[in-house]
Amino acid sequence: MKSGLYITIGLLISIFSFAQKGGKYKLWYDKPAKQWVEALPVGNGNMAAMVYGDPYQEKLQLNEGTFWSGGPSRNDNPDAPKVLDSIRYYLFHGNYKRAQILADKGLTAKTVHGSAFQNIGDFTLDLNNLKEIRNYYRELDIEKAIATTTFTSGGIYFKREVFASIPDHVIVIKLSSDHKNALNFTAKFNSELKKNVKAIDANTLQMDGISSTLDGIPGQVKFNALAKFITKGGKTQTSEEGISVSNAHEVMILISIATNFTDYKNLNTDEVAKARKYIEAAANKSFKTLVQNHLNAYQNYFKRVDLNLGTSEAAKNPTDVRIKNFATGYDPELISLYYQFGRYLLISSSQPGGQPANLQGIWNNSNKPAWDSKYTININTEMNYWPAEKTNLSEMHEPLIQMIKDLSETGKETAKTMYNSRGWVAHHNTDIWRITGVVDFANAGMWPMGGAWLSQHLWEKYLYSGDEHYLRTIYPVLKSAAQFYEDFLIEEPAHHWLVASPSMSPENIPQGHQGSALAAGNTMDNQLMFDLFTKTKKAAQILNTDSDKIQVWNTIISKLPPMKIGSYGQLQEWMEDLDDPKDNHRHVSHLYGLFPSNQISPFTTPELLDASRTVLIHRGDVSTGWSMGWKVNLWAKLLDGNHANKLIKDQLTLVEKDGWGSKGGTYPNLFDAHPPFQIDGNFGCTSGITEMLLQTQNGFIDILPTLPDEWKSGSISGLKAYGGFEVSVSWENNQAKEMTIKSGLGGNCRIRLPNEMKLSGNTKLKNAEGKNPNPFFEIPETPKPLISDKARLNPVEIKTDLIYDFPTEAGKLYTLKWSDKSSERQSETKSTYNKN
Ligand code: FUC
Repeated sequence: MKSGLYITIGLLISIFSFAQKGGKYKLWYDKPAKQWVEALPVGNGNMAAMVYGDPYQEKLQLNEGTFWSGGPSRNDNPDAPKVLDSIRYYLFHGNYKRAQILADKGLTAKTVHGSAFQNIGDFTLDLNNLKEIRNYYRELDIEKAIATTTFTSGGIYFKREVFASIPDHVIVIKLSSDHKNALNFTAKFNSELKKNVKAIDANTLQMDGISSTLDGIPGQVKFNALAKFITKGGKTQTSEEGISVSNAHEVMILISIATNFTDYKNLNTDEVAKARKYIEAAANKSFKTLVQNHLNAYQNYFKRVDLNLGTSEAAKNPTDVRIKNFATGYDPELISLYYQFGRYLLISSSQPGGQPANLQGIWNNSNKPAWDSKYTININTEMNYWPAEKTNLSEMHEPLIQMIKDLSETGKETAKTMYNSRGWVAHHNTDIWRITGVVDFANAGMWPMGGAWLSQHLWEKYLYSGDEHYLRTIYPVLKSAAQFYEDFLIEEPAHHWLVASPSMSPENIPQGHQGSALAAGNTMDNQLMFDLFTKTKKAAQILNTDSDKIQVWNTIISKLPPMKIGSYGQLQEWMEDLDDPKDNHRHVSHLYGLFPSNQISPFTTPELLDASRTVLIHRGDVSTGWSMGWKVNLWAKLLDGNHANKLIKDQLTLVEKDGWGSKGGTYPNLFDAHPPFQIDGNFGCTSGITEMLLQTQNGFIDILPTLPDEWKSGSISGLKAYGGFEVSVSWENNQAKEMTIKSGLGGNCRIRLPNEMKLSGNTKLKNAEGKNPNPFFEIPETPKPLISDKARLNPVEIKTDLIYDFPTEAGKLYTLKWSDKSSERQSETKSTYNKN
């Protein structure tokens, strides 16, 4: 980038034109990207690019979702049976350090700690003969999923458009200008890995290469990348360097990348044939057709949800400036942009048939990315999928469901080899080869609950769709996950509770634990066990199968440790009261029971809710990106929308520089900063904003449960709730005005309203009484918590007088409107809602 050529007069002209640019769902900038976290992401779930928008040297940094280091591999430690009993003994007798040392020897993987998601390389266009640049502008329109760069040079207007097409399997670049013969450039491929680049015909450039060796496993993933040039006017010329285009009027470049990856066991796909097939099919289509196909596919997902929180003058600024000013100014539209950007990222990184979004989704410019850009399943991978169902992107959940199915195969061997258990187990990490052993070191890796947490997604998906055929396909995976713990859980000596051991409360080390994170019977583990066994049981009952298992599962559920409230009034993180009120660790694992689970709720467990609030106050707000994203959800579940809104502000704090750092926030391109970039924070916050507007887990659909004072007026449409309901609602002056509920499956619709509303038509709202007859809203009752004598609690009473029922028919739309309480109240009596 020759920045010196951007002369002041150009900037003045451009400021004038910027004012008309931008828009509700656009990220836009007045400068090209200098660093990766300023470049703009596009992706189709298989291929992805980061677009820099530099006039002189355009760069697309490329990824392909299956391009990982190594090859099919496992990492079970065969010494596990020799050390397991001793580790358990040490943990029950207070020798945590020895347990950890022994776990590092006998449980942690010997050499294989997981592969790395790798970077294909760069595709660049050198345009060295451009003159000074004026009127520079670049944007990512997330309503269209198209990145556009425009500028003038020497009086000529230039435009570049880039998108990644889901249906046509190619990245499309179009270069155009308003003068004939104005396009001159040389295109190149480059990669830091071993590669070959050559022109395979007059219009096609090819790069092929192979992934890296890691942990002693030779790189075996081969890629083939093609760029095909379709020009109007001018000519192309091949050279050692690449392909040069001269004097063209318009150029369309198609990029196709394929690998030899078939599935986690097989690398037998012909990557050359695959890459060619897609590029040749796309080359027969016009740009117009490719754009139309792309928009049809993308917008079918994106347009299902729309969020309006109002706008302000601040929206006229470039996106990086808006992030910088966010905490001090009023810019509600940045929240709706950030919200939808999360949905954009999920559509672009997670498509049926592809890999699930990893720590960086599908965007990574390094061959040794942070944490290998793998799947960390003690929070991060699950968080990626929190928005999937509720923001009406159910199809995007599919790659995760497939990964869980794969893990249920690989994890069986780990369960048997390491723990002599049936069923399947996964620890805190996995990769494209679906490893299920213990990685890194015991203090992070020795967490055998990955299968239990991931399995919640299998069940959750069913609650939204009610699809019994789907339930039948995932039931064996659920049952096998439960089976592992039937064998793995052991009785602890003090109370004879059944506990997971060894385990930990992810990745936190309690005081008095001799620097060892290893512990038994941790709160999160118990909550996960409760969920896994109650949901597996429910699934068996729905499918009318395994009736002989019900008693076994009921017995396990009855022997799980209850949640405990410790001496500070906090929800205890561990079995003993070891919490430190000054601990601000990023993980808040014991609050899993509040969110994403529903074992703690304002309506059924007010003491536990209060104890959860105390935990969040102790932990503080500012933390890594994903931790703040989680806390938006948690404060929403505590029904404190103002605090959730404060967390959104913390998360939308500008982090200007790429790389490692201590404070989480948001990069100029709206990527979440752990730091470094980690995509879970984006997804977590999108989920959290949804939870502020609609909750579905407390036995009813909670409409606008906790609007922050600042969000005075607005609307959200197309959110999904359990039981196949689809909800849209608008509000004014913090009062719900109008709402539509589409019933997907029929059945009772139970809603909690923020203010009185009236149902249009003949059906009347009835005060809700007793248990919700709609089975998708059932909440299993958790055991009574144990409360320390020293704990002081201040449970807050929550309004339950506006909870109503009305019957619905599948496919019908129901409209509710604000009603004046005095004249239109449906019933004189107060609702007597209780969950039973
Ligand atoms: C877990 C977290 C870290 C990071 C890593 C990828 O280990 O504790 O903060 O997100 O995953």
